[in-house]
Amino acid sequence: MAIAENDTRSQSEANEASQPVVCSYNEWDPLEEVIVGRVDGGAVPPWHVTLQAATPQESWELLKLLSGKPAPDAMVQAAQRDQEEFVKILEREGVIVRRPDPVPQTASFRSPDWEVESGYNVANPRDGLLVVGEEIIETPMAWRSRYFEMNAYRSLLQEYFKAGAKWTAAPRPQLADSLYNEDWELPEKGAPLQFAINESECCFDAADFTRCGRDLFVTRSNVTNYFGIEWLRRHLGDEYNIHEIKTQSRQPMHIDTTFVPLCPGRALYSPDFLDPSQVPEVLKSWELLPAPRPVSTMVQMIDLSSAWLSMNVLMLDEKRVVCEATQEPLIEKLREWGFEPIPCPYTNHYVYGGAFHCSTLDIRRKGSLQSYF
Ligand code: ABU
Repeated sequence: MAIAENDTRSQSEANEASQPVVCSYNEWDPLEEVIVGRVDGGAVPPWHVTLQAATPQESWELLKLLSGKPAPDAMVQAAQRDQEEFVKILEREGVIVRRPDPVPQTASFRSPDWEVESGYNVANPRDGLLVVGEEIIETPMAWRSRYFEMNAYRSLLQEYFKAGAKWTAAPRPQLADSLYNEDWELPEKGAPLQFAINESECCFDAADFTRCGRDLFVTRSNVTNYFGIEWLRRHLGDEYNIHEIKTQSRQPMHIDTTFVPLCPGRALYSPDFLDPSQVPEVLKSWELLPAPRPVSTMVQMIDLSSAWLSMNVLMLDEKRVVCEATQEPLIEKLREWGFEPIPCPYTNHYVYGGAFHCSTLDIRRKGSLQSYF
């Protein structure tokens, strides 16, 4: 129910007043409205153990050197070109695209307990906001540099709230020194995982969850702990089940390079990060499709993510899937499997730590709450 007569309502909601403005239960119902992040105003993330634990070892020295510096202009412009093409594709496919406010992330800031050289960027709305049905949840992110990131989404969140959405913020973590395992080291291949955060505070990134109607899947990672998973489980209540998927990534941060649901009954997985015989029991009835090995794409000096960003695709419905234009083996496989790939150049965006799934937040998909298991 709207709270004021002159509320700004989003375009499509005005057209179709009976449809809730925020409504998305899974990763594949027809996409109607989406937030795409922004790459301008970003900073190289300040060096921290949570950054080290999630980024390729080859990038560590440069990340330390550039820690907290504004993102170089050439990098921003190249990423902007990719993003413009992505937005054009989404609009051509009939999706309403919304953008966060251009709030620079380059200033240093502090809490009573700590200080950071800068923020990060507002390129990846998938991390700080989780949409489950008609509710939009601000997540308790573990990176100190992301503490105020949601300010860039404030006007959108208020707009959605005024138009009827349920808006929640998970408990704000203190991000005290005691949360972090400063002695984190990259585990040997096959050795048990180590995490950069412990269980002392409630933390999660939305991108560690993926939604399949009444069932959500999650990875414990360097930014998501069991405390955070339990908070979400209790918050969502009995209507939803949360299942843990154990990633074998040695530097886990976000489920969407390990396990990516494509449509009812089918999901893509990274053969490096997931052993299909180890998935939760409910997934035994699903077809798990191994993503082909990524085509090497490093175009910038720094890399913030694993090569499996190749499978960080965005479903526009059960068939249409936006994927990175250079990932030809994946595009070919998706066609073979009966999907309709829409290639889009996006390698210049990778340096912002995400591809199509990370850099979007689906606000509304046409569908209802269902069980697929
Ligand atoms: N933000 C997604 C990156 C995940 C990865 O590096 O595998």
